[in-house]
Amino acid sequence: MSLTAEEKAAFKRDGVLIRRGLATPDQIKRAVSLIDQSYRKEMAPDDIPAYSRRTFAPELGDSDELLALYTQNGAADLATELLGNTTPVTTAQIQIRVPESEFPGLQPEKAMHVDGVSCPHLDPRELRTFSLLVGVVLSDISDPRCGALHYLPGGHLTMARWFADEWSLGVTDQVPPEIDRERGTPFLGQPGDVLLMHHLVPHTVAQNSMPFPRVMAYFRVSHPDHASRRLEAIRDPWLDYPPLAEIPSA
Ligand SMILES: O=C(O)CCC(=O)C(=O)O
Ligand SMILES: [Fe+2]
Repeated sequence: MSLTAEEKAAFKRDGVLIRRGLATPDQIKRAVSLIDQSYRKEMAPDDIPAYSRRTFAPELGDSDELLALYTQNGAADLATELLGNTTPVTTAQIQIRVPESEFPGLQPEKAMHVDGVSCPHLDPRELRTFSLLVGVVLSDISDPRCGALHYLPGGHLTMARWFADEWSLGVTDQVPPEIDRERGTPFLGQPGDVLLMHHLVPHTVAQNSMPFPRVMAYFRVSHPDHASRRLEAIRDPWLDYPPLAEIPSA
């Protein structure tokens, strides 16, 4: 289960690590069934824009079935191997890309961003950062047109340099122009696949042009010292990752 030297070196280079089939079929079934019910019964089309900014099915965020996707299958152990120590994760975020054909215009493409910095809907001076994003695939994402997450491998290093050298608190640009122009690599997968992504890796999602919802559960994991040194941590990409300090990049 533990990370190989190659995986650690690749994570330093790309900011991303993918473990296929980490969540068990039973865990996926329980989570998907709850999310499905909520999507069908609780969600009004008017909710979609706000849910897309925060979470779908907010009533499920702290449920055992959702949290198990992170705590009960080794994902939390991998996060701890990368960060050395972590604060407990108490909520899941559910992100659904709804079929554009069914809900036209309600879910535009998201601009390239890193979470929690210069959010368009928040005070630009407020940082809501963390150390590591863990994403669990809950629907078939074999076609990038279904609203797959697109990420920029290696972008964590560019972002850290930009935050250190050019950006300052209160700036409303989410990323530098050369990153804004990028399309990124689609994260494709099957239910149970898990993505571990450095918090500074820029990413985007497009509209879902397939006829079924694209469903991901996300967990935001922090090194225990992150909250007291957010600015330093976005300028030094390895501050929150003591076990990786001495690992050479691949
Ligand atoms: O829908 C996704 O996969 C990710 C959305 C996103 O980037 C976010 O909510 O910050
Ligand atoms: Fe994001």
